[in-house]
Amino acid sequence: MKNIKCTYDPLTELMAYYADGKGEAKKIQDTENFTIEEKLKNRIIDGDKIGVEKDLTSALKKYSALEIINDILLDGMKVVGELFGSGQMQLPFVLQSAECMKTCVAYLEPYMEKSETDSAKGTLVLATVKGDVHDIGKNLVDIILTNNGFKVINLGIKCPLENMLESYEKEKADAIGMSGLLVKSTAIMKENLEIMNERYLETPVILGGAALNKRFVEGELREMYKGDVYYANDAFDGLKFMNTIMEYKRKGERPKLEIYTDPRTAEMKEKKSRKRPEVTIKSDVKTDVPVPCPPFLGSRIVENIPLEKAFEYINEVALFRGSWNVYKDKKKSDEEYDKLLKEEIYPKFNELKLKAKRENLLTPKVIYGYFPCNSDGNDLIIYKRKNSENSSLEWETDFDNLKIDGVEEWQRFSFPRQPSGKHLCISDFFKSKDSGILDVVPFMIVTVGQQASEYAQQLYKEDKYTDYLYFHGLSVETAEGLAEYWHKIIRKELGIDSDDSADIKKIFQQGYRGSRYSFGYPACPELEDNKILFDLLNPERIGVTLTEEWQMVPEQTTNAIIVHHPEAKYFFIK
Ligand code: B1M
Repeated sequence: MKNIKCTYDPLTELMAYYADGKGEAKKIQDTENFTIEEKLKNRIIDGDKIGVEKDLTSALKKYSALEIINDILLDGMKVVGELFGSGQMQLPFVLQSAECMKTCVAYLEPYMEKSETDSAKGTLVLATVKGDVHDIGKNLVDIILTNNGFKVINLGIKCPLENMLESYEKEKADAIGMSGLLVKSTAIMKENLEIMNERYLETPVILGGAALNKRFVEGELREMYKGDVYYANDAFDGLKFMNTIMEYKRKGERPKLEIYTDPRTAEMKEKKSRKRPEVTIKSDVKTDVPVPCPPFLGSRIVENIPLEKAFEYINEVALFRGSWNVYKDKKKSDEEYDKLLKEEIYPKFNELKLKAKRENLLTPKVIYGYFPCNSDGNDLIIYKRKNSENSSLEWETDFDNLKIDGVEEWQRFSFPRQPSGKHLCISDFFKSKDSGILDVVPFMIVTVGQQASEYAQQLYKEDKYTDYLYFHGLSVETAEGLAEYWHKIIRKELGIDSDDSADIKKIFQQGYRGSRYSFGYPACPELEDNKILFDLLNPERIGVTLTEEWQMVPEQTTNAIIVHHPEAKYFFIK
């Protein structure tokens, strides 16, 4: 391979550019006097694919297609990775670079021999584990690896280990990447590695996802798994580990990986092995709060909800920072960040909202209901009408006219109690069964529909990476916005909305009476409770179903138990 010299170092230039405080989100360089190598590398860094074919054609006069990819374009992607790693380039712009890379490779492919097009740096079989519906994290890993010269066999979501192993064999792959956002998925990953141990498989494995951490993967799992296992905090970590795996494979050696020991490991192991103590001390939550009267009992379906209503309740911090990964880094001044929001992010946000509305890409639907209930220690009993056929449907009786002897136990949730501090437990916020007074509990499931997942998939398949990130983020935060909006409706219907803050930002910080707890979150961590909720509401009627690991399909769906008690706020069970 030729040693291509680039006199212009875009990384240094870009760093200098941002360091002098004038930086914008992304600056397309004036490349007129650049060499062809510099021009192409720079296009990758800038994510500037318009007219790139012209530059590629001139480069082809000097280099083979494979040389252009390996020595110029991938060099550009390396800079992108470094800029991302040092916090100087944000995810949407990284994806623009990857899109440009994809366009270049597609243009160059016809100039390559079959053996050359197959000559990836290495192959990864990638999937979200069994029962888990989370797609985006894994897809970002796919995008980054593919556009850095690796071959990725993306097996999608809810993937059983057998499929991964089969594909690993068939493709003669170099590693397996498992992704998953749920706590439950971390257990599935462990189970997968145990099965691989039993079969004497020593395949290198990379694990990633929100519920994982270095201590668990590179401590506990690394100690247990006979092959090599790595923890990837983000997509670029995935790339780094694939490079390591291939480097050792080429040398015919195995890396000497250390078992990560967190100083707290022993203590945590000890804690884990202890059974959660039976906490008998109850909280001192007030028990004399009057019970609000619900407008109906049983459940109702609401469709044709104006999309604007859900948009109104989108938490922009969660959308921009959380989903789109756009944030104010240390190098940016407040003015620069505001400029980025004003010139790039808000226009994108507004354009996408219009598009979603115009093309019916998001269709908000809600199923919600009010049910009589009582607490019984840590449990919450949900009642049904005595001798009723189907208490999921709207009841004929009013709450006012309902007597305790007219109902019988139907479902029961068991919530954990804080072992220390205030000793809180969700059931404390409801009248106890010994009080002789019926309480009321609302539940809801909201979704923006299957079309949202399908459109996101379409963008991904068309290699429109940045649009994919933006749309997926908008769709999930609209689901969350819809949940916030419907919680407001429920407070209104219960007549407890007088404490609502007029400031939407405060609403996002629970500036209202009561609380909205989602199953799987800290105060009610059991995702299995989704099953009970499904029995109560029957959300199949709005197209929402449950996976075998208790996740909801479509992905852009969320649920909650609503508590009206004024002392109910978010809390953790330590
Ligand atoms: Co919810 N959610 N959510 N949620 N949600 C989590 C996952 C949770 C951890 C929050 C929490 O408790 N703090 C929690 C799960 C906890 C648990 O397991 N018990 C949770 C829960 C409980 C739920 C619901 C069950 C709540 C409910 O309604 N009862 C519900 C389930 C939805 C369903 O069943 N369909 C739900 C709903 C939702 C929304 C719809 C509102 C929304 C969208 C969900 C979605 O994306 N599909 C949402 C969101 C936004 C989140 C958080 C806040 C963010 C998730 C996300 O999109 N991250 C999340 C908490 C968190 O992560 N901090 C949370 C961005 C994404 C790009 O990152 O997938 O991690 P990620 O991928 C990264 C890295 O992890 C890494 O690289 C990627 C790119 O850098 N990586 C790899 C990932 N895989 C890799 C593989 C590799 C290498 C690197 O191998 C090579």
